[in-house]
Amino acid sequence: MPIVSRAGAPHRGRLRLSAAAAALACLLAAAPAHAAPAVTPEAPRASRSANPLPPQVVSAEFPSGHNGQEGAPARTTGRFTFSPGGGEDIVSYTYEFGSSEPSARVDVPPAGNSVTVEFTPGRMGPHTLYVYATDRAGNRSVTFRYLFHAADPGLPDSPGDTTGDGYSDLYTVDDTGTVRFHRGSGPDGAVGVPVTVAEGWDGALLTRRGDWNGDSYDDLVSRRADGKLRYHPTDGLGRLERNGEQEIHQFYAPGEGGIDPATIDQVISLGDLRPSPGLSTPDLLAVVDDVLWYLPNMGYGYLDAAQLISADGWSDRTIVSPGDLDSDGRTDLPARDTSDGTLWLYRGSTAADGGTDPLSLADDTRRIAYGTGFTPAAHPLIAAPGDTDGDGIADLWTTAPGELRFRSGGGTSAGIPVTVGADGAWDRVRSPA
Ligand SMILES: [Ca+2]
Ligand SMILES: [Ca+2]
Ligand SMILES: [Ca+2]
Ligand SMILES: [Ca+2]
Repeated sequence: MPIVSRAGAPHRGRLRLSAAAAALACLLAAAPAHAAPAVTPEAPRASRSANPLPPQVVSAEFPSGHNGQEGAPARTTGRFTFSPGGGEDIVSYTYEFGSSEPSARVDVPPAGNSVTVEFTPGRMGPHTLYVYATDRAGNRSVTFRYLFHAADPGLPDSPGDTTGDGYSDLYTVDDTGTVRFHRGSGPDGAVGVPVTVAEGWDGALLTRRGDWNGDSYDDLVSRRADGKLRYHPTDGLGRLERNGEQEIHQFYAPGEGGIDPATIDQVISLGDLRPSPGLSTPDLLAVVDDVLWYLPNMGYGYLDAAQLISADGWSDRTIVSPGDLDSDGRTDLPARDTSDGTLWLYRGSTAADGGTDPLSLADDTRRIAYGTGFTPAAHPLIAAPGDTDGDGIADLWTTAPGELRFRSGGGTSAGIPVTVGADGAWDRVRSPA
């Protein structure tokens, strides 16, 4: 179906070029034979009337949305075919999704006038493709704006999966402050080639479990060198939304549970300890010096006053956020004792309101030894973003010297490690999520 009018004379650009070339030839002929032209002759300049018509765009997956028509669900790869708006001799199209200044050029193959490009919209809702055509003479059309709509992908993502494919994904920040996204590539815990999603986050703490802005996508939480907590919405494909980050503030009365985020040594997102329908409010747990604090989420990016969970012993422990490990519906907390490498599992209990009692997450009478040998030397970092092998229990990723290892988590033990990455870059990771 034509998107733009076919009106307009074909080959106008070529005719205009011929006229300009003739004028140039007359100028050169009139100059004295011994005198070089004062300026280098320029290529004939295309006038507005010489420009080709804007290209047509057709997509089966994402038809034009100007009439409100909705296309395929977000995260579906769409094919977009560009063809000449008139009979012009088009040699390339230059396009961009989401930017009115296209820069991606695709040359037209000799056999035809059309080309097809692919694009996967991460978010539901409106998207815009900008594209212009360039003819053989170098004249370019005006930029055509193609609006389309991606439908709602459906259910919210499971924790740890920011791409909707069912496999947990991993974020890391390294010793240079580069934040990378490692897309889970299968149920065995393998991850794909990392993609840089942010830079300049030196010394940042990362965590992730839950949706902060109500769009059903898991968001990344950071505490960066400026001492502020923020959440960073993800775009449905693991990238961080441009300009989408929001500072996380805290409401508290004087003397009651005010935590300066700059003093936090460790922070994890627990998910929502008290889930309420229609409102996603992931709570945080933080270690400050030797103390463990629970930071309940009030919604809309605000934390309530912090509750002291345990007053001592936490500077020598590493806390991890797996959600519910023993399948009783209550959130659990693994905590690694850095002195002997024991990985304890604090099994959450049910609170009076039906959620998980935060105090149970530091109750030594409820903990079991979940694993041994998790010394900081053997396994510097531990992350448990979600269940990637589909058995309903969150899995563990750990770094080891030069490696990334995966454990299919269990209800009572961490399981056998399998090496899924053997790239020295894992030694440079400072915080995973
Ligand atoms: Ca995924
Ligand atoms: Ca979100
Ligand atoms: Ca549990
Ligand atoms: Ca699992």
